[in-house]
Amino acid sequence: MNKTYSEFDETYFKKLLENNSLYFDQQLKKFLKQKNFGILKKPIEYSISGKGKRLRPLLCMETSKVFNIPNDLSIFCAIAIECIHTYSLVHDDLPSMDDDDLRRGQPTVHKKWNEATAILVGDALQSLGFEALSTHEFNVSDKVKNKLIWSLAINSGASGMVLGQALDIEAESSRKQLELNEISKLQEYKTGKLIAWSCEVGPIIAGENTEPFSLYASKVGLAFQIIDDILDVTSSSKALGKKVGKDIDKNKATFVSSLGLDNSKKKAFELVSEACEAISSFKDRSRNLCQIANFIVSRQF
Ligand code: GRG
Repeated sequence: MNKTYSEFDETYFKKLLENNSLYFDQQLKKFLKQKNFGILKKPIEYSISGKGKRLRPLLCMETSKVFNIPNDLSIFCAIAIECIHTYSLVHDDLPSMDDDDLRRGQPTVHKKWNEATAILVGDALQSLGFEALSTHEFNVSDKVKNKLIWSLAINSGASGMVLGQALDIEAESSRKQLELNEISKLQEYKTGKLIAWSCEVGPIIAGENTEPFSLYASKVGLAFQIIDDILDVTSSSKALGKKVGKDIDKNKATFVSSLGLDNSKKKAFELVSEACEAISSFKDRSRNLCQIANFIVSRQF
């Protein structure tokens, strides 16, 4: 693979993320504006319009660009995944789950409003995600649409992210610490499944083979989680916009507690190289995806 494409170009990536987030936020605003959410309008907009990195939308749109699929099509998938991701964050922050006061640099929904509102916002965002995919404005064939809806249901539900969350909660209440392979399995579901879906959007819309993208996603998903564990130890609440040091407080088994900081970093960098390799046959068209993988391990927020 061309070396310049596999090395992180921070300035190039920053511009890519900025442009994409700008476009995504404009389209999300337009999408939300048409809705009749009544008293739920404010808390829904508050949760999803917060300062998220918009990484999953970026993955949807960049895997689509590999196949020359325009933004005005992939945006529906980008909105869908951000709705599902935001729902998971709002529910994860609840006292019965991870119990957090701060998310995306602002008070969590149950702190700003109350628990019932946070549950309803999560429920509403989950439905809204599927609404974004099933709207007639998303102009793809019925076959493609069904596949996207079906695979998002699988990846986000009890065979996907929800299962990962259940395993995480179970592990917290167990006295036995998880082994490294169990931590990887849990994270493959909890964090990995939504990332996997985002990376398959392009080939699914194009009717192409999803395999290289699934492999890329599995590497990127794991690297993302390892860095999340590292940042929980090394970063600040101000930089991340959420509480830090939670894993140690809860005596939770993570990649850092299992491998140590240096080996965790090494593992994350190895995974990035493998991710870039997985899509290298797309040559120049894999550049942005490789830059995203590099950002994931270089990120400070
Ligand atoms: C409640 C069903 C249910 C699932 C919750 C995603 C999740 C499952 C919990 C979040 C807990 C957590 C910190 C997971 C680690 C990885 C992760 C998903 C971090 C947040 O994603 P970012 O960094 O967030 O992309 P932004 O705010 O930038 O979108």
